[in-house]
Amino acid sequence: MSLRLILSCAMLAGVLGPAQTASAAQGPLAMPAARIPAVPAQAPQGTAVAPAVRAPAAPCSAPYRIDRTLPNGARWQLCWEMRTIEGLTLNKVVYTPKGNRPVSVLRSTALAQIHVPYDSGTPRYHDIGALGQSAIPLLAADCPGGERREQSVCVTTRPRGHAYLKSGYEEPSTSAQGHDLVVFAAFQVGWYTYLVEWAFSDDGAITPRVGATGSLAGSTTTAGHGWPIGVGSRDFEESHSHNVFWRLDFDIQGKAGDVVEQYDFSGTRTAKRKLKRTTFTKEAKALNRRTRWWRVVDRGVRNADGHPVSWELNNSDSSQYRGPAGEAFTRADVYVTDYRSCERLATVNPAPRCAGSVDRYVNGERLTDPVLWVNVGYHHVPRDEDADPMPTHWQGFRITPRDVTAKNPH
Ligand SMILES: [Cu+2]
Repeated sequence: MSLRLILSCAMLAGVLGPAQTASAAQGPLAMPAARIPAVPAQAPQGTAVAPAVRAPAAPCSAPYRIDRTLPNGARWQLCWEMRTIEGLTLNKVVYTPKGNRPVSVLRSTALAQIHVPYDSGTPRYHDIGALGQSAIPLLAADCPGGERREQSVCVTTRPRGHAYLKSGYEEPSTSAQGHDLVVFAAFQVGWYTYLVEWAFSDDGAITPRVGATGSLAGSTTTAGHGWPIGVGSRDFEESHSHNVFWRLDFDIQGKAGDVVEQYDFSGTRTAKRKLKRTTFTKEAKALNRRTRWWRVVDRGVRNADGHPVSWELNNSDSSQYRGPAGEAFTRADVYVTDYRSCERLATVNPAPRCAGSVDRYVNGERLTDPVLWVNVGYHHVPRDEDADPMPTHWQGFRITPRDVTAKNPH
């Protein structure tokens, strides 16, 4: 065991206290960490193109305020907080495309669960319940080119490759390099270290993702449920899924007028393809399809072409884990619910007067202020390279602007 893990154990034990550490112990190799066993558990008016509005008063104090103008002129403003239950939480996210007016995007977003069922059937962890208490103090090297806030949050800027490259016929080619504002924190949960990151791109895209690193849990199983790790074929490290849930409370220029639409394109083995739009008027569970995507649109907010401003959600990189009957929350890839403050986690929800899991938040209510829950699975089959430290494996999704500006605002 590395020194760092011993320190992490001590740190977590200190934070959680003896009662919780004792109940969380999962066997000789499990750490007394924050893992939870499986139990059924107004923005300013105006638009991106409207007459000038005064910049809103700063909604949070300096250490928690992020205001970054990227090299192409795009600006992101948001607030962060370290919540005890959800960990890193981002609030009041506002995007200003170069040369345009600010438009608010998200009222709040955070992780809503990391469900980790092992392939033999047990254990089945719910890793989020007290994530904020597991935040790891970051070293300067952990936050390259950036600034650390309150020790555990990194705010930095990162290149993202070509924003565009266009060859000219009679003129020289033009190209530009893009950048992301990146906000992240790291959390120690059992043997795993989770990197929880949001990238805000200079083209208006938002990429939430989770990286799992640290160490494998060390749980061994039979050949049918794992992969041989170490010399020979004696120890089979158990395969498992990381089913990560995010909660996204969209508020495009305030909560009024936000509508969720699902897009499909019919026409398999035919020359034609046809667009089909489904508007969700009530709370809904949705499944991934190859060409399916969703958007949150506010018809009261228009770009200079008169098109309603929206953000598009793509969730095409999920392994789509489907668990047994007792885990109905794994049976959909996107949930759309009406805002309710006590609906915070996708499973093991801590509020007693609220349902316990996201599948039960969907109960036929009319959508007036939609909240999206995105479920992205990754099936982790261990390999020799995972020992030790385990290379980061990433999973996430992307939200891209659709008709926020009338053309590329570069
Ligand atoms: Cu894993």
